[in-house]
Amino acid sequence: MASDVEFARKLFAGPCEFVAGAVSLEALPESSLPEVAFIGRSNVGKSSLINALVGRTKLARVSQTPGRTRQINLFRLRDAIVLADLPGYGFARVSKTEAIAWNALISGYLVRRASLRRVVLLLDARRGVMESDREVMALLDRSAAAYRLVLTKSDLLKTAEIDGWVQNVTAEAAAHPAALAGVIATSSETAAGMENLRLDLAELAQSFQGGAVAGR
Ligand SMILES: Nc1nc2c(ncn2[C@@H]2O[C@H](COP(=O)(O)OP(=O)(O)OP(=O)(O)O)[C@@H](O)[C@H]2O)c(=O)[nH]1
Ligand SMILES: [Mg+2]
Repeated sequence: MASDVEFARKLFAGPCEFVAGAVSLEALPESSLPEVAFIGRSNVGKSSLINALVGRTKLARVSQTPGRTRQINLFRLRDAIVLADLPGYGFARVSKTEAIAWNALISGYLVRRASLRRVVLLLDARRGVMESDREVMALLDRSAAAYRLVLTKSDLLKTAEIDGWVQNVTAEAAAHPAALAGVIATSSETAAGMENLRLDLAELAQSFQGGAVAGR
């Protein structure tokens, strides 16, 4: 256990490099490293969470304006794991054409990205699972990678409220075949839950090291 914690610490404290940004699946470079995609509604805090995980402030672009991340951005941590920052969904002001483009890009990525090994689905801790999240969960249940549900912005709630949402989301996740048990409540502001999520992802990275390939 101590060595896992040490591995996670080194992995996320080490160099983190921007690999590529692309608006189409075909334009993404192929990769042999395990890839973890961060997905969720616009403004839920995907880019902020990636920055907090690697202890940077400006790696992934954060914005007050929903819909800021419009392409898939890849970041590599050592030669161990790739983090993919995806554009958000569910933003009402986006045009129908843009919503269709998001769908094509993301559903193509989720189903066909060969190196995708895990999805982290972010939910605002003040709202839990919303209808657009349910649609994405149905899509994820058909993709090859298991997904972890993570609550964001826990700093905006009281502990008892967070516990309530964790229970609520855990119950909903139980009905989804590809959802992993164990919901992690996080805050990019206070770093709550960050150690837990780093450990989870480091464990995944470790299971693929030395060419070992484990199933979900
Ligand atoms: N209080 C609080 N605010 C947060 C947290 N994480 C993100 N935010 C704020 O939420 C807003 C959106 O954050 P982003 O990280 O850009 O969200 P995103 O999911 O990447 O958004 P899109 O790329 O537009 O889909 C910003 O104003 C952040 O400062 C958090 O843990 N706590
Ligand atoms: Mg973003």
